[in-house]
Amino acid sequence: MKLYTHPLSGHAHRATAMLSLLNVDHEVVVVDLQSGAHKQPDYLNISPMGQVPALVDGDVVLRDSTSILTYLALKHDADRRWLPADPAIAAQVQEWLTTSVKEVFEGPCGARISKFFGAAIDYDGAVEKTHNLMRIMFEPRLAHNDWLAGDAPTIADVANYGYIAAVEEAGVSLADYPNAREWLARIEALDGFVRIQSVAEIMGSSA
Ligand SMILES: N[C@@H](CCC(=O)N[C@@H](CS)C(=O)NCC(=O)O)C(=O)O
Repeated sequence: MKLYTHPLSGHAHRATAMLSLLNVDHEVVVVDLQSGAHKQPDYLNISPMGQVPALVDGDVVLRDSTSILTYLALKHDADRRWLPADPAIAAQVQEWLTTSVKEVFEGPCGARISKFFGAAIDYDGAVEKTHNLMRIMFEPRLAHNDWLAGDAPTIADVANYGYIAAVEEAGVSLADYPNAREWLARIEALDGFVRIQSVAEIMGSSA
């Protein structure tokens, strides 16, 4: 299986972390976003919107980070720990996957790509959305639960981790969210987990 990725992508980090947690053999293909390789015909055949991550496993071609999490969990975790079969927990997982692609994308991810990559996004608006998200969704859930869905780690935790773990570098303090900070540390302590790298680590002090 091949993972098409880029080290600066929090979306791609989801796939990288899951492959590592499940110890799945794979080849890494870094797509050169800076030179526009993601918009070239070869790559558009894999990901029509020209985005990372993408996963190719034989005839299976996936162009979305949360679909990659679902695929890996169903294919490589026979015990269904990462995507439980229990209807209520599976539905909770889906709720948090949706949170990762909507509110986390608009809040923490928006702050990161506005600050570091010049995206045409209102930075202050993204910061405000991040605080609302932490205050309304994450802190209450994590006050009485160690994990986002059910009582064990799932793909919901993996999907939501990256952009929140990286948000302080983007200028949004998590000081007021102790439950979320403890949750981030619990995820980072999971056997096989790889934490998200900071922009400064990847790009050097010019970031
Ligand atoms: N729905 C996609 C979104 C992925 C995404 O936005 N990837 C960004 C990098 S973090 C990208 O490739 N952007 C380049 C572009 O859209 O042109 C997913 O969840 O995988």
